[in-house]
Amino acid sequence: MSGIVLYGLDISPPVRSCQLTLRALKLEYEFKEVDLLAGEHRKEEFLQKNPQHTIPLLDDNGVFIWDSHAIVCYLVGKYGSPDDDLYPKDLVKRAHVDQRLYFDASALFMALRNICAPYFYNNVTEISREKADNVRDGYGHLETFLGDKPYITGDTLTIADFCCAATASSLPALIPLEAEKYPKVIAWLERLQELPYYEEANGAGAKKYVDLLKGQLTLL
Ligand SMILES: N[C@@H](CCC(=O)N[C@@H](CS)C(=O)NCC(=O)O)C(=O)O
Repeated sequence: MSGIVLYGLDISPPVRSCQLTLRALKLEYEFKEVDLLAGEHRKEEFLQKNPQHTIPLLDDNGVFIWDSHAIVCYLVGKYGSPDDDLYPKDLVKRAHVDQRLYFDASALFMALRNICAPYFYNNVTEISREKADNVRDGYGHLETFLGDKPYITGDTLTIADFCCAATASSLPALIPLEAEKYPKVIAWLERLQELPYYEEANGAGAKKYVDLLKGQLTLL
């Protein structure tokens, strides 16, 4: 065994971006479920590994790393081939990938988390106009980033595609991804679905997330 353990839940978008990266790198790993609703992430045993109590958490032979964006960069750096395009070494290309990673971390995923955390933890079922607009802004930015290119930073698949797509494929659970407004985002997600590992690493979990929230939330 590789000695790599990923802690998480498959409905969680950032967990799925790590699964996409692990699978793209053909790495074997053990998946350990963390039941957030049962509060497992706030138990001492988990807090010792990740005091921020978030999933995903990576344990690479005793090295603990959290935040999906840090995890995916680490994985490609450690296990990718030297000329791996998934996280390019060229400074400008890498800066573009980093920008999309920070966009996911600070805007796109936060738009999702700000709606679904109040629902899961406090049963808040209403989505304010402001929160809905944050999701639509996110879709709009993705549409612009894509331009006429197949991937989110251009012509090659990178970890930025994994992070943004894990979130974007889950957001329709909250706000529709309208075909007339965001055709490039839809085509990009369909393109990623063709990856041989996509369904297992992201597709099934995203569907579970969408099904879980179907009919539960109301737009104000
Ligand atoms: N920026 C973090 C976000 C992780 C995150 O918010 N994960 C959620 C599940 S999707 C979580 O662990 N929530 C529990 C908590 O924050 O206590 C990442 O990309 O890993």
